[in-house]
Amino acid sequence: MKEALLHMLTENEGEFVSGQQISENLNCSRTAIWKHISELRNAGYSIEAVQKRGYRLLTSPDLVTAEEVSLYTGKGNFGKKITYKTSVKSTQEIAHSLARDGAEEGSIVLADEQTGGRGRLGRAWQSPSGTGIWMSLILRPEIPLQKAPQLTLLIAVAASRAIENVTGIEAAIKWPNDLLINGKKVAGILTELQAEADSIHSVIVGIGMNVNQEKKHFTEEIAEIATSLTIEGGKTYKRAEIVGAILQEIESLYRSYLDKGFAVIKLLWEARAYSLGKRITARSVTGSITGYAKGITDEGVLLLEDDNGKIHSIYSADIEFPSH
Ligand code: BT5
Repeated sequence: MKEALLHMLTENEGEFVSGQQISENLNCSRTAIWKHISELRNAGYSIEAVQKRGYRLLTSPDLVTAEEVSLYTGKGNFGKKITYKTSVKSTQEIAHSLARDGAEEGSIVLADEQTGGRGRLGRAWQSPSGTGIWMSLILRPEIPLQKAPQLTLLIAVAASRAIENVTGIEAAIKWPNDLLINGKKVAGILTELQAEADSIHSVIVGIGMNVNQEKKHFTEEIAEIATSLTIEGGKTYKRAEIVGAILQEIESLYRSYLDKGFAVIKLLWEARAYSLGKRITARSVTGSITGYAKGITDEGVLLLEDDNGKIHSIYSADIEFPSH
């Protein structure tokens, strides 16, 4: 109800919508409308109320609540089910539990703040309140287990396209899961599986994106390696709009991927790749190899040619750029 009311006001932003129109459309009493208007105001929406004319939305806050995000998810199915929390340890944890309970594909979990946001290999992901997009998406692809890494690449392409659509800023993809602007990390992707033997029950895709942070918001630890859309674009952005764009891009690439396979995604990925052709060091738990990044395979595996001309298949690693 509150969501429908917000939709009406947003569609007519800057214009008055009469109490009668609202109560007819939403089939509710004037008292109920008033209650929801008060709630929206408490959440930070500035709504003018004028006798005989009705209600007018003046400004809306930068929130990633279900009501706000649903304004931007378009006609697709992704983001139809939104779980929003003000503060959580990690949206991944909640999404895992929803997925185990049978949540449908396209369900998302969003939080304004994460107190224990995580990256790969147990690393921490800084997720201060009110600044970025901390989101987990549940997918249920019918693909063999070994193809799951392709999804990380698909998500990276989708997130990069979403950034470009909304802000005009180009974000390059650093294999496998980073988005970079001017060489600094603006977003990271964490792909986790619920699977057994060779079958995938669900894929929980975590996306962390720095949106409205200023330099001072980053701790010393990441100040030199991290950036945000605001730092790069010189203005603030509506996080909900970017969430909507990410979901629409993911859904359209995902449908194409399930239909036609990885080839198209691979081309789109290569066009945005930051590391291809560059000299890199791939560091993993088993050691590190330095050489030239030659490309990715149809499986999404990175090919690295070492100084003896030997090609290595890199399944999972951190990529660094050596200075020599
Ligand atoms: C990632 O890991 O880049 C995956 C990050 C996924 C975060 C999302 S947020 C929603 C969902 N819920 C979660 O709990 N997680 C997901 P990795 O490649 O391991 O990179 C981690 C490294 O990035 C850290 O060790 C820091 O060096 C750096 N880092 C931490 N926070 C950062 C931030 N906000 N911006 C840029 N870099 C950051």
